[in-house]
Parts: sequence; C-alpha cells; structure tokens
Amino acid sequence: MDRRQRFLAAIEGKPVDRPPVWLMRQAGRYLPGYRAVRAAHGFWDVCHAPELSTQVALEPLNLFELDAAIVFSDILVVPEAMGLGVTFGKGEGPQIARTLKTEADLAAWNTQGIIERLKFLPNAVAHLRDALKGGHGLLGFGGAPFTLFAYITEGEGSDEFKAARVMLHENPALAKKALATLADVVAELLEAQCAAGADIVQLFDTWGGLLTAEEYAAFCIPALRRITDQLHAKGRKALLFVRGGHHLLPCLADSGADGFSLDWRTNFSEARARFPNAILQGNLDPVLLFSKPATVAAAAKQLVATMKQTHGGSKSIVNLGHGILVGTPPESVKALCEAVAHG
Ligand code: 1CP
Repeated sequence: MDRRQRFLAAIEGKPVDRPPVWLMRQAGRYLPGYRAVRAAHGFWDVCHAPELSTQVALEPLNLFELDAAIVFSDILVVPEAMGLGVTFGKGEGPQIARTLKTEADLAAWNTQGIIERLKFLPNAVAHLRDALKGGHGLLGFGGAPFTLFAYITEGEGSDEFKAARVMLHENPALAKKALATLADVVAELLEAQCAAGADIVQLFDTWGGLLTAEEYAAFCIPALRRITDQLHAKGRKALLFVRGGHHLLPCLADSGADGFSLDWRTNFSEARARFPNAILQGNLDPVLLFSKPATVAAAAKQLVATMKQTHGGSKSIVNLGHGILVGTPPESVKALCEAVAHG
C-alpha cells in the first residue's frame, strides 16, 4: 500500500497493512528547516504564501516515514480575518487586540466575505496537494469554536481562560451567539479546504477540556454539530481533538465527528470500546519523545499492536496525544515513525 492509500483506507474503514501515522504539529519549531524559514519570514507571511507554507509542511515528510501531511497554517487565521488583530509577539503565545466582552464587540466582527480573506488557506491546501502528487494523505484543519472563543475573550494564551469560562455563566446568550458565528465561519473554511483537496479535516479543541461535561454539552456540542452537519451535507469527514477531554468522552459522540483524536491520558482500548466504529487517533504522550529512541519505538509498537486488535488496525491512526513540543529531538520522531512502519 502506498501512504495515501493506507491513510484513505484507514479513514474509510477498509483493510490496511498497518495503521497510518502522522503527528500533530509535525511541522514547526523543533525542525531546523522551519526555524530557518522563520528567521527570514514572519509567521503570517509563511501562512499566506502557498510556496512557503508547502515548503514547511513537506519538511517532516522528507525526514520521517509519515503517511499524511497537514497544511501549514494556524487556528487563529479566523480571528485575524475577522479583523481582531492577531499578533505573535515577543513571548510564546498569540495576542489578540480586540477581545470579546459585549454584544457590540460581537457585532463588530467582520465576517462578511470572510472566506475571500481566508482564500490563502485553501490555496495552501491546493498547492500542497499538487506537491504531494498523491503520495501522502492530506489533512486540513481549523480551531473548534470554543478554543477560538477562548483566545478571543482572553486576548492571549492562558492556562485557565477565565474570561471565556466566566462568560459562559454571566452572559450565556452572548457566548452561544459567538460560538455559533465561529462555527459557521469554521465550517465554511473546512469545506473550502476539502474542496481544495484535503482528504479529511481536524477540529482542534485544545482548551475544551477545561470545561465540565455539562458546560461542554450545553455550549460546545451544538457549535460542533453545526460544523459537522455542514460538512456531512457535502460528504466530508471530520476528526475532533479535545485536549484533556477524557471526562467529555460520553458526550463527544453528539458532536457528529467521524473520529476522535485522543489525549495521551485516555486509554486507547477504553475509547475503542466506547466508540467501536469511529476513527480513533492518538495517543502517545508528546513528552515520551524526550526519552531514548528505543523507548519511543517500544511504545509506538505497543500502540500499533493495540490498534490491530480492532478492525485489523483500520479506523485507527497513530499520532500523539497533543502536538509535538518545542525542543523535541527529531531522532525520536524518526524512531516513532520507523517503529510504526517496520515494527
Ligand atoms: O514560528 C512561530 O513562532 C509560530 C509558532 C506556531 C506554529 C509553528 C504557531 C503560533 N502556530 C504554528 C503552526 C500550527 N498551529 C499548526 C501546523 C503545524 C503542523 O501541525 O504541522 C497547527 C495544527 C496549529 C494549531 C494551533 N494553533 C492550535 C491547536 C493545536 C495545539 O497545538 O493545541 C493552537 C492552540 C494554536 C494557537 C497557537 N498558534 C501559535 C502558538 C504558539 C499557539 C499556542 C499558543 C498558546 O500556547 O496558547
């Protein structure tokens, strides 16, 4: 099987020789080629130029035995295109100039014609698709509504996202309106990436795990459903990643997602028992990649063996339980991919 055949077969539940592998944040700051590109270009410039975006997305495919590519972009392209002023300053995280506090702030979101302003992202998908020549699977992605809402209300990265979580209780109507607005933009953006050649899309709900199951069911599930309904109407598939979402597993089926990307703290077999027919992806601990290559390889082989216990390894995708961390040794990534590819 070639890499794209394997990836497509796994997501369609057809027989595979082994589960495919790709890694969240497989392009980025742990790779020397990426750092060299960023020394010469701003982050948004890399996202906006299809040649640069493709160059960065291809780097890990040239180094490691990965079965799929993910377009190089960011979830925060959406608030940027809404005119909220997103910058990646001196510090680690993003800064958002115009935060959401009131109805008037929401009314000022510029969503009119937004998909035109986001054209660079489907253009990057199409450019990457051409460069791959059908040799690898291809993922598009977007932020889940709550994670975007969290950054937009807080104005920056945070451990607690207090402003967002307080708003769910103090002004639930505004929160729901904002989440629905974000859902519609994200749905359109994901559909545009599928139309440009993405085989599947992934929703990143990096901060959804901060919520209780009751909050997640009341605020996040309806917004996610709005997205998956729109994608399914066009025959598209979506994966959902919720970081720290173990306690949310019982309600995630209601999101309508075709598959779930599991956090490293969720037991794979337990999740498989809960979702016998969903695509399940994950879920090695990103911190494991800081241990010896042999340790990484052993864990990867164990995960593959677990995955092969159901559907012969189909409907399973080897990945991490969150993105690759800055400073991860590339040799560990190599060891992981080799162990999956060659046992
Ligand atoms: O070069 C730089 O300094 C920018 C660092 C960087 C990179 C490499 C940012 C800013 N974004 C990205 C790329 C990116 N972001 C990708 C493509 C890489 C790949 O997978 O190959 C993806 C999928 C994302 C998604 C993303 N952005 C998420 C969800 C996934 C996750 O890791 O949780 C989140 C939360 C963001 C926000 C964001 N953008 C950038 C940073 C540093 C952050 C996190 C900020 C924070 O800690 O709150």
